[in-house]
Amino acid sequence: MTPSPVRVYLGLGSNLGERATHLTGAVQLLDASPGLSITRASSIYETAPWGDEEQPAYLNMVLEATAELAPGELLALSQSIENTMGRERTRKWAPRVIDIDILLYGEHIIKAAELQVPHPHLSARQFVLVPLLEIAPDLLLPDGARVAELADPSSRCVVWYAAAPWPQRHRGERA
Ligand code: A4P
Ligand code: MG
Repeated sequence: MTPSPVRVYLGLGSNLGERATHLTGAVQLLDASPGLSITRASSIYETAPWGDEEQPAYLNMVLEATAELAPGELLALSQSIENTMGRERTRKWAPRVIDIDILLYGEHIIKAAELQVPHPHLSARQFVLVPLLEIAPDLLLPDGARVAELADPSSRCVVWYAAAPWPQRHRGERA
């Protein structure tokens, strides 16, 4: 049975190689996947590494999408695209060509070993909150916190940004 459409938010990050090419490639692969339609994409932000600071700067962005996939199916899809794009898993928070995190799955709270939603540390990561603020300024997290109150657009974490290299658009509004 196909799940009812759910609004989801995905966080993308890359800090190895042609970082912007990896992000845009992931956007295309996600949007081309059955059961997933991207509805909004943030700009791309260059951000200082969080957690393990001895690694190259990241490019980060956030996507809004409509998913007709169960949470486990969305995780499997994200991981298969990471693998297709050459992601190597060495250690936690290691540099990576592409990371696709499930930030939010509707208003669901999931606490399984292999999937935690909202994504852990979401509320503390300006490299996620600032792009999220750009595409969903009124968004409430499942605990009631407002993204607009958590995000700090002047955060020193965000050191550069460029407009997304594709038109902002919504499904159903295409010419
Ligand atoms: N997993 C659990 N919940 C989720 C979720 N909501 N979305 C599990 C995706 N995966 C989830 O992830 C490890 C396991 O987390 C997966 O097998 C999945 O079952 P991983 O991608 O293999 O490893 P990881 O990314 O190194 O670990 P983790 O804990 O996901 O790290 P994060 O949270 O992704 O952080 N600094 C900046 N500036 N920008 C970044 O993008 N990213 C990280 C990685 C650290 N510092 C960063 C950035
Ligand atoms: Mg990850």
